[in-house]
Amino acid sequence: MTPRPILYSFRRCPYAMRARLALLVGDTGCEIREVKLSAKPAELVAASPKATVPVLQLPDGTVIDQSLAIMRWALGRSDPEGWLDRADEALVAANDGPFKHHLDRYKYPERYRSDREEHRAAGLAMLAVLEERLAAAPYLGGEARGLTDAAVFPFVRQFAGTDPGWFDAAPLPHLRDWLSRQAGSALFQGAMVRLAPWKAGDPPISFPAA
Ligand SMILES: N[C@@H](CCC(=O)N[C@@H](CS)C(=O)NCC(=O)O)C(=O)O
Repeated sequence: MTPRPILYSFRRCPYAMRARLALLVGDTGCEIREVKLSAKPAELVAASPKATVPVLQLPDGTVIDQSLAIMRWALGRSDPEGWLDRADEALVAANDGPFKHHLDRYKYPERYRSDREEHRAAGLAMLAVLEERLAAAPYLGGEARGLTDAAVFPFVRQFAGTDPGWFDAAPLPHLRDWLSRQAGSALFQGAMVRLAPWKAGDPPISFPAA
């Protein structure tokens, strides 16, 4: 078999989700290795000493260890839905920077010793910007899903899941609809495969599933 890229991934990690979505939409085949973050395999640390997931190791040894770079690499090879045409850098940067900051402090107030309501309010203010966009078009980049949707959605999903009752009552009807369309999509279901943590010597597992 031709050598394939190796993707170190963690099912519940939003950064790994966005990478898997981009690999899947273009049907870019790789070998997937599920990582348990509390017991990272030595092979992952050797490939990328910072050892965050996702990491994509190409057959020529190149290592791509940032989720957005993996998305762009995958879509640069195969982008049947034209996701790269709908990539809003500013929106993704706002998601990865301030929104993620507030999300963590809303979700884990004990860990961060933070005021969860203050961070929930700050997150809500940022989601209001998305709501405004989604009132005008079904996706963040217009009529069809694109890189922005796939990059941002896993984080909004976490925010929504932190207190679903509160989220359901928030003034975000278009965002809720967008979220449920994405979460219910065949693409997302395909990206959420359940795998046991990988260890050296395991038979390779194909992603997308063969
Ligand atoms: N900037 C990185 C962030 C990746 C990241 O922080 N992933 C988390 C899991 S969601 C991680 O691997 N954390 C390392 C750890 O928990 O040890 C990216 O975009 O890929």
